[in-house]
Amino acid sequence: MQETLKQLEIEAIAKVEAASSLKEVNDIRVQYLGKKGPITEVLRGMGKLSAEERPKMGALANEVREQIASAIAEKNEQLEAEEVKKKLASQTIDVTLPASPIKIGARHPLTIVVEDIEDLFIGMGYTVEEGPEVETDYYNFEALNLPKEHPARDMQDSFYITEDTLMRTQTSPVQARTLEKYKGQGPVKIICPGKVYRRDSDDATHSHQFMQIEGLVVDHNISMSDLKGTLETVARKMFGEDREIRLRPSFFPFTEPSVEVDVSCFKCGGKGCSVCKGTGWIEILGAGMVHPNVLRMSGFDPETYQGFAFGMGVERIAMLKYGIDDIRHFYTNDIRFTKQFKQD
Ligand code: 2NM
Repeated sequence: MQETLKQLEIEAIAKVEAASSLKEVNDIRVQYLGKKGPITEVLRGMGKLSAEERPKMGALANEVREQIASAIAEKNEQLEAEEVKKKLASQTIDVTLPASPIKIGARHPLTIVVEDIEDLFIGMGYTVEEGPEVETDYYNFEALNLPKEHPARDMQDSFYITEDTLMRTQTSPVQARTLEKYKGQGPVKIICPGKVYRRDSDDATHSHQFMQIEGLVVDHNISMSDLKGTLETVARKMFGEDREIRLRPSFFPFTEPSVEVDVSCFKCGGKGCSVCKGTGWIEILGAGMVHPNVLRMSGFDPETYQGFAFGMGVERIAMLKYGIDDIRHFYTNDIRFTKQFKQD
């Protein structure tokens, strides 16, 4: 019996050592140490032994069982460690591999133009103001010297929300609101970029929604020459250092006098070409001296304060600058379009 037990121990331990998987080890455990295994069998047969031999054999059987169990535990530990190692090796990330490219969008050309113009004015001490796109009749028209009977207030020309709210038709209501905030105390130096809305049929040069940037300066002793000097600086920064500007008389309800501003053609330098339609000049904005009524309504005394204001269409500037032939390109969200413009 002693021999059998020793033999079993040697045999089981050899099998455990040769095992190559946790399952195999478990099978060996069941085979040798399980209820139906040979050691249990030996212990069961102990009844036949003498009282003298029984404890000796019992101790030996337990020792054999422990030897096998400890060999199994050791093997399990070794196999588990190997498994973890294998898993780690298979999951190793090679950080030197090239990354897969990430597709990113592009800055919209209107954003580029607006931000460039903002930078230019911020550099001259202006602040950027914003306001609501759904505007009251008062700020959109009344405060800008457009009386009730003015044709621009026609339902046909604007998107009305209610009887006295509408989608703003210009960004000047932001300027009226800002003037009110200053409570009659200058100086005011602001630009207002934003979306505006007009009831128009869309085509290559018209859009019912477009962007404007308007500027306003109110202070003591502001004159038309301040306006001209400012716009000349802006035109040169936007279209090139050798540009000239010229002012032509015009009319806006909110300015008096009012002017239309042309810049000498950046393509032909003034000789006449297709960009300037042979005239040598390109119209880029409208401007004028703020009407006394506008100043008065927003709390400024026109006897002591004067102001100049100007407005430009961002799409028009972008189309000229980049040679874009259809305003609808700005709104069709084709990334092949937006990717064509400088992104820095
Ligand atoms: C333009 C042309 C001329 C303008 C006037 C004002 C305000 F609010 F100060 F009266 N803001 N913008 C203005 C003047 C806008 O756009 C073509």
